[in-house]
Amino acid sequence: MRALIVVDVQNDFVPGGALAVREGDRVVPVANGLMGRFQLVVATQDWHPADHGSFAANHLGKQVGEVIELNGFPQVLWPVHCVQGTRGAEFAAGLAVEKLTRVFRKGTEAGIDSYSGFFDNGHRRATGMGDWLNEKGVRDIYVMGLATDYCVKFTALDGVGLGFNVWLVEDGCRGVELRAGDVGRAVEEMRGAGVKMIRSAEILSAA
Ligand code: VGL
Ligand code: ZN
Repeated sequence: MRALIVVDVQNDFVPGGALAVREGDRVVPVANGLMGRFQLVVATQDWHPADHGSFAANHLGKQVGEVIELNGFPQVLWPVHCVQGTRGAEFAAGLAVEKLTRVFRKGTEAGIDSYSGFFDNGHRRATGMGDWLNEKGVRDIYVMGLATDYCVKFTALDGVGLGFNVWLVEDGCRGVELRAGDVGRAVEEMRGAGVKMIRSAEILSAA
């Protein structure tokens, strides 16, 4: 069994959003096109409380992009984004949400961030996605979405760590690129960990 995992395709990560990823909206048709090819389609949703520790606005005198220590872990500071119940946290316009089998929310604890769809950044608490996929008999996961250099990367790496065969749908991802080259480095890191690269056209053309 295989599953498509659509990471954080939410209003705040597409152009016009609070933490807009360049061309982030381009992944929507890729996701929609692939959904029909998978029996199981899972989405993750960044889902922060307003007092989340990853928001620069919650740290006096700190700027977006600075790195602080948050409860013992390095934390990049971001603009306020994906606050629970706000429009920015909703799935991006046009995403075929009716085709989602399950949604896993993450980043819900103020004191720790969660880039991966499987665990928080300290690997202390699981979202339940790993157990759920295992219960469904999933062995192969196809990861796509936003952003390549953060949530997509950590989801793919944790997937490998949990023993799944992980595929990155290259054209179904876009990155933040806080520093130039971050996306390329993220792809190489994933590849080095055993993540296999695939393009959506290859999935669509397979029998
Ligand atoms: C993400 C930064 C902060 C992501 C989420 O979805 O990649 N990046 N929160
Ligand atoms: Zn976030």
